[in-house]
Amino acid sequence: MDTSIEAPPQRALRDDATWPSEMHNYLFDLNGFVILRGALDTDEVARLNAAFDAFPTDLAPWDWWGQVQRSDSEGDNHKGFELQNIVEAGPAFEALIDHPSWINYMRTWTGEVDSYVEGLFIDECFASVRRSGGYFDIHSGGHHGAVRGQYRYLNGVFRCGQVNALMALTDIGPGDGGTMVIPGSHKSNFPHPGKPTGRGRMDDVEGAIEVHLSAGDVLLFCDGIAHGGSSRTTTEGERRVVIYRYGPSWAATRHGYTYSDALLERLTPSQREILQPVAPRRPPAAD
Ligand SMILES: O=C(O)CCC(=O)C(=O)O
Repeated sequence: MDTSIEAPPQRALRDDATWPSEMHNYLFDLNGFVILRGALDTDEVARLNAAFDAFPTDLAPWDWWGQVQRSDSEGDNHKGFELQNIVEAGPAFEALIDHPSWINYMRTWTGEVDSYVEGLFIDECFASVRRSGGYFDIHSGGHHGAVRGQYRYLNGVFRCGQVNALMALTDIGPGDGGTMVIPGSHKSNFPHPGKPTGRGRMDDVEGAIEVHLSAGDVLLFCDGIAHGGSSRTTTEGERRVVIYRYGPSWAATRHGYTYSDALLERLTPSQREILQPVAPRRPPAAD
């Protein structure tokens, strides 16, 4: 009797280099993150930095700037600020929605491949500026992780709840307040070392590594990995990143931001489909 069990079918990898290679899938599964070096070219980095330079300097927390709101997720821990719904801040940010360097990675890892709800959505997008003394507490991890951020690979397909693209606009080396991750912790069955005392600084957490990036590099990570941001000790300048969080087509924006009609109208069909995968269905307007 033949008792061999067939390996689950693996969706064919595409030849096109915009799709994750077998090695990318392997490393993402193993570690919970991959780094795409030079994913943004120098012009794109320059355009985004020019947009950062033009941010208003007098926005208080919770103030609005058009459709963009200052909302610092870590309170004053950043020593800088965060601007939420940043896709509404102009063309440089719109181009990131379906950027060819990573969009097919998102489709593969969190896009509900081969299901009736195949497709993507961006449920949070923000610009983050970290200055001297700023940091981001440790959070997430596989233990008691929300389905929203879960890591899952089953029967030949990925079913991650959320995958983040963290785009470096400045070089981020030692002391610059880089993102920290605990490799493999997206699958952890035990609380991460920061948990017993709640969230806390990540700098000295055992097993955590600091991710060093050059401007233009993009870190892709499953939100279920234990992660945070190290304390910035560099006194000069600031760390600039943009973070887009991708999830499945049926997701909802995390903080209730909506995408304006003006934005949706000027996007390409491919971009619009990501911000509005399911168009609202309403009865015809009364005359
Ligand atoms: O700012 C960072 O480097 C970390 C960001 C983070 O923890 C998050 O996006 O959830």
